[in-house]
Amino acid sequence: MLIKIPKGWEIPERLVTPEHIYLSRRKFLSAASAAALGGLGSIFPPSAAGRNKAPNAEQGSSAPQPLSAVRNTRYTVDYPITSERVATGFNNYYEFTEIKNQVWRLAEKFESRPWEIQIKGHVATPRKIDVDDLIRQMPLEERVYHHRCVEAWAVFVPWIGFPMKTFIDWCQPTSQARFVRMASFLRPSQAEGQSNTPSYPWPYGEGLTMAEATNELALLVVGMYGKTSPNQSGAPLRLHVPWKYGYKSIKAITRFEFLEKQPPTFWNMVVPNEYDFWANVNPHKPHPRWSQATERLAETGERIPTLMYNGYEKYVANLYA
Ligand SMILES: Nc1nc2c(c(=O)[nH]1)N[C@H]1C(S)=C(S)[C@@H](COP(=O)(O)O)O[C@H]1N2
Ligand SMILES: [Mo]
Repeated sequence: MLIKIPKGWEIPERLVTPEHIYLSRRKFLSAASAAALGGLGSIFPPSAAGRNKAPNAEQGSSAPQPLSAVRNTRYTVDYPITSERVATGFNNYYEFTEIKNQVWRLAEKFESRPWEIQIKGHVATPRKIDVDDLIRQMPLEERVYHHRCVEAWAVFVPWIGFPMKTFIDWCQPTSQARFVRMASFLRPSQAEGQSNTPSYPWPYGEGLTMAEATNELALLVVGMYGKTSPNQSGAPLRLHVPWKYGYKSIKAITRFEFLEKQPPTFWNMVVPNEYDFWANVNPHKPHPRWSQATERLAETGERIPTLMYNGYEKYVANLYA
């Protein structure tokens, strides 16, 4: 496949226009469809089809199922847990759309099960496993984490998942492995953002050093709010690394590859000066488009100060000493 990486002058409008201006333009352009959804008064979707539920009720065989896990109280947050309706109604997921309050709707028909995970590269035995077979072998727990997007908005979510370290031990990487690369899916027929932006280097890919991937905070997420994840939140399996900007926390992972060299990553390929490989939350390091000194709670709009490593300094500062 020929991958076309946009040059500086070809960068799409949404990447060079401040988010609020771009979004208000889009809102204007899509006012008719937003009105049809009854969503003009709020950036969040109304309850799905008029029911007072989180916007995830229509996903057929991929619909969220009850899932419970004991909360790990070692990890606490300083703000209230974001409502399920906001955390599953305001999303970044470019495979579907760049319009955050429409992702849930465009992801409804995505088939996130059955789902195969591939493990390859420097491992004792490369293998493939069905995601539910994997989940049955992993110790599930609930962790409330602070999610911080580089666009300077934040949510606090009760994720359900298993430590990435447990999964990596299970993969049996060899001593040659220095990085783990994760890739998402390539399915433009079910993901209109992918078919509308063919010049992007799909599938979405991200990477971590082995030390980062085996840090106690790195969580592979399979559920939230007492259910399996809805499609818009990265079903059936996504990463959450809370000390890094959200773009590192790749959704809908299909592949883990253990490598000697640092892998290329999606947003870094598209706009290298805005999205570095490390992406550690840092209020003192300015970004070309968004000041990182403060962030906005997605639920209330309240502005709060941004903390070094998103408040997780004691767990991760040693990684970068
Ligand atoms: N596959 C994939 N994963 C992705 C993204 C994406 O567009 N595609 N967006 C990232 C960004 S920028 C953020 S902020 C988070 C958003 O996660 P949330 O929608 O659950 O809040 O997902 C990350 N993971
Ligand atoms: Mo993000």
